[in-house]
Amino acid sequence: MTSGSWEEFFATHLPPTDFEDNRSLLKEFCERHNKYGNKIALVTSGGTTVPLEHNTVRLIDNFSAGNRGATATEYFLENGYAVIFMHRQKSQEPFTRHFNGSKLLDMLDLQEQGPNTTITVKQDSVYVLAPILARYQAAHAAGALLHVSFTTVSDYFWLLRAACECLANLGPRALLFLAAAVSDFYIPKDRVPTHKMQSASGPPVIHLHLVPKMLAPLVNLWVPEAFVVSFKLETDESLLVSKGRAALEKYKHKMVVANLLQTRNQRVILITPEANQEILLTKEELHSGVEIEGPIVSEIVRLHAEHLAPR
Ligand code: PAZ
Repeated sequence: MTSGSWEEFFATHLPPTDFEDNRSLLKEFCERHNKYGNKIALVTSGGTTVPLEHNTVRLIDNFSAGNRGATATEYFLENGYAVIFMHRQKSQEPFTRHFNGSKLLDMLDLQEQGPNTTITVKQDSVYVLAPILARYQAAHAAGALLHVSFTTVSDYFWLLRAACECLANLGPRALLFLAAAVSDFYIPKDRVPTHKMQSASGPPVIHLHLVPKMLAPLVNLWVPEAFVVSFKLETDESLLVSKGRAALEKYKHKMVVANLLQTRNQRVILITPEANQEILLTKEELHSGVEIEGPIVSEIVRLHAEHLAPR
């Protein structure tokens, strides 16, 4: 497997079609919050795709549903941050994540009276819906939440770099929470066929290349003053902490949140230069709806405040 440089990646992959629109939104959002001295968290969320055809019928994808990023976004907002929620299209989103499937419809009552038909929230659902709606409306009224979306791994990198370019002006008030599950492999653009691969041509042989490690230019060049938190996902416990710490030592950012695929909603290890701190929810907490993103975000916010405090 071969890997090119990040410069080569940008030189050989065009930005997504909605790139300029998103760049304007990011610029306006960052300038507005920078003017008021606010803190901004960039939360990346969900998986990236690797298309096997330009007119994409088939693609390589991954498991990520975007729960981590969508949930953490709500906690950053609660902690007074403005949030850029950079997410995979159609993955979980803050606030609406509470109403997946038929949950919202089950909360409603319909009174059919022809032109005077009304829909009301069932009395026992009001206490569920009202606080979420209030937080959603407050975030939007304050202009504190910006959504931008990506699909492919290339779209993701273009958007990430553009967001960093805008965030750089905030210096240490920018916080990056890089929870997206970004593909480690891709097919260079010039090797991707234009049209749907035909089975009559026989089984395809797909040669994947390694995606360049964007954390290096991100930490050193794009947002050198920001508080950067990356994530490390493993499936083998014996690799979890050593790989997380190796990433921290290599990129020299502020924290790696290490988690296992199987237990990611119950246990994480926050790896910082000083320590490994485990956050573990009990079975009871998990079943009663406690979200691990609450304590994760609290600890990150505390360390970010220390990072911002005058020495
Ligand atoms: O998106 P989700 O809630 O299903 O899962 C979250 C997660 C496991 C993708 C995230 O916690 C994470 O570890 N992201 C980084 C993955 C990696 O590239 O190592």
